[in-house]
Amino acid sequence: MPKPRILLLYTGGTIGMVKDFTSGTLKVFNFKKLLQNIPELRQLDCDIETLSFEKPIDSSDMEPAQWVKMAQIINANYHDFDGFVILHGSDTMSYSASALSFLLKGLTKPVVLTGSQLPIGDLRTDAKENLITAIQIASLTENGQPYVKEVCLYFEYKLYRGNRTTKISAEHFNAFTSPNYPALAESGVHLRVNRDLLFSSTNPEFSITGSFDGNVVIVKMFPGITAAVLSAITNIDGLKGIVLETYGSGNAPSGDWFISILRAAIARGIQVVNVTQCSGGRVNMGQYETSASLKEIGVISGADITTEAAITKMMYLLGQKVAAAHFKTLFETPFCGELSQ
Ligand code: ASN
Repeated sequence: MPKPRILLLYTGGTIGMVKDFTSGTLKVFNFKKLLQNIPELRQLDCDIETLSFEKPIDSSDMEPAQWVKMAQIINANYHDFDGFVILHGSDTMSYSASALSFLLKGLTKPVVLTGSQLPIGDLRTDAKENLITAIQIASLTENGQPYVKEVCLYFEYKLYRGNRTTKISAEHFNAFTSPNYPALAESGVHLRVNRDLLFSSTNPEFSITGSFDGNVVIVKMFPGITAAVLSAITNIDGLKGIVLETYGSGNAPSGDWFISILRAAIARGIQVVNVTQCSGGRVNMGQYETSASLKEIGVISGADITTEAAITKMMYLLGQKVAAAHFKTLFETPFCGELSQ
């Protein structure tokens, strides 16, 4: 049986950074050079090819154009490799994982995003374990077929569905969580994959489709938000979508001013999606009086989706120019396990 072939794509992030000792800041470095100094990679039972963004970036500089670039690289190499590992800064990794999950239709191979909190050259680095196990996961096969067939995120001993994750710590190695969907796999003495949780696409053919529309905004509710603020945001020139981060199970202020500003925005064709600002749980519009009117005016339920997946799905659907009448149904339908109805 030939060894699995893995494409390792470095986009940037702390994992490949080195400290500039004069300024004390972390800067991106030539990752290929760094990899040559990791002999452990040669012990892995797979063939690894590496590729790097021409100009690796801190993931805070990540933009939709780079999501499309990553998808195009996967597409161009899809038939030559069994799995893909993307090294990415942790700051916006959940956004990229979500965006990729929507872009890569009919995926039948693993795409594992990983990175680290400390650079790979650091003595106490978390990068080696993350990188090595991510590659092992991307190499898993059963009867010659890839085992994992979705966009995942591996960090600190856990494999998650990428579009279910959120970054929760700038300090701990355990930087991510998946509040509404269990880990797909756990790495301990053994690598245990929970087969029942894995996603399998019903799309018969792999393709990459879509672009992203950036005319969107996330509005987080807070006690004291004023009509002037909400009105200014909803009247932004060209705005097409709002992800409303509400309280608890989807609740927002019940005052007339609040509902009428949103009603007017929806009447102007702006899509409004309700997600909870809680780190777990789901939106259930109508459970409380304070969310019933949101439902009445046509606010879309984000159910248990993360904010990261909600904003990228919104940008994706708007980029696809889906008919306004279909937007709600499409948003509320899971594409690749990003929400449960
Ligand atoms: N600022 C870095 C990034 O997201 C953080 C990291 O990778 N740990 O690119």
